[in-house]
Amino acid sequence: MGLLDKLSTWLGKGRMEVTVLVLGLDNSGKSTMLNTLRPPEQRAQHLMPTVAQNHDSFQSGGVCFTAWDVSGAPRHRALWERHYRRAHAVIFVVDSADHLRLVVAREELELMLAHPDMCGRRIPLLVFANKCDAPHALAPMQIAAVLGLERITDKPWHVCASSALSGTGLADGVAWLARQIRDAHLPKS
Ligand SMILES: Nc1nc2c(ncn2[C@@H]2O[C@H](COP(=O)(O)OP(=O)(O)OP(=O)(O)O)[C@@H](O)[C@H]2O)c(=O)[nH]1
Ligand SMILES: [Mg+2]
Repeated sequence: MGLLDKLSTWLGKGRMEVTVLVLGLDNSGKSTMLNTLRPPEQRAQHLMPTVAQNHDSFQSGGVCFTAWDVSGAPRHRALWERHYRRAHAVIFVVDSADHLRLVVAREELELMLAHPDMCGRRIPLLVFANKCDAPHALAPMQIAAVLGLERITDKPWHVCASSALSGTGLADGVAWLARQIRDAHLPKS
């Protein structure tokens, strides 16, 4: 089978199923992001803070994502690690206008990356610098600097400005994730 045949099989008939963890502090916009990724007729009108965890699904670039949306409230953060082992990718959502809690977001990100079920695994990390529509929101490069993303060497990472409310930036970020996953699993010719 030639490369093009392999590619079309891979991108066409053989759709990939991927588990993505959606993490970040409470109020960062995780559930809003997943809601906006749904078809308009399936969107919830009102969202409440997540209790424990939910799952949802969306598709991009021939990849079918099952997303675990785990609450970022302090009492629920211990749940995050239960999902690490099965994750093929992580979306970390940051409220880029919540300057005071960026340091907490960094601590939680570092704890996640250092966990034995995560450390050394080459799974893609997409950071949404969310609420880019809010006054005083930091730019993605500033978020990358505050979070120390340049120190991550065991995973491909990407930071993307987003507004989960309007959908700005979501498709670009998720397309990057889909490309990373597809490229990592493309059959070698
Ligand atoms: N301005 C603005 N507000 C947003 C954006 N995304 C989410 N919000 C608001 O932020 C609040 C929290 O959003 P959620 O999606 O519930 O946050 P979460 O990260 O799921 O929070 P937990 O479930 O508690 O972990 C809601 O009032 C949203 O409307 C955004 O991009 N811009
Ligand atoms: Mg939520």
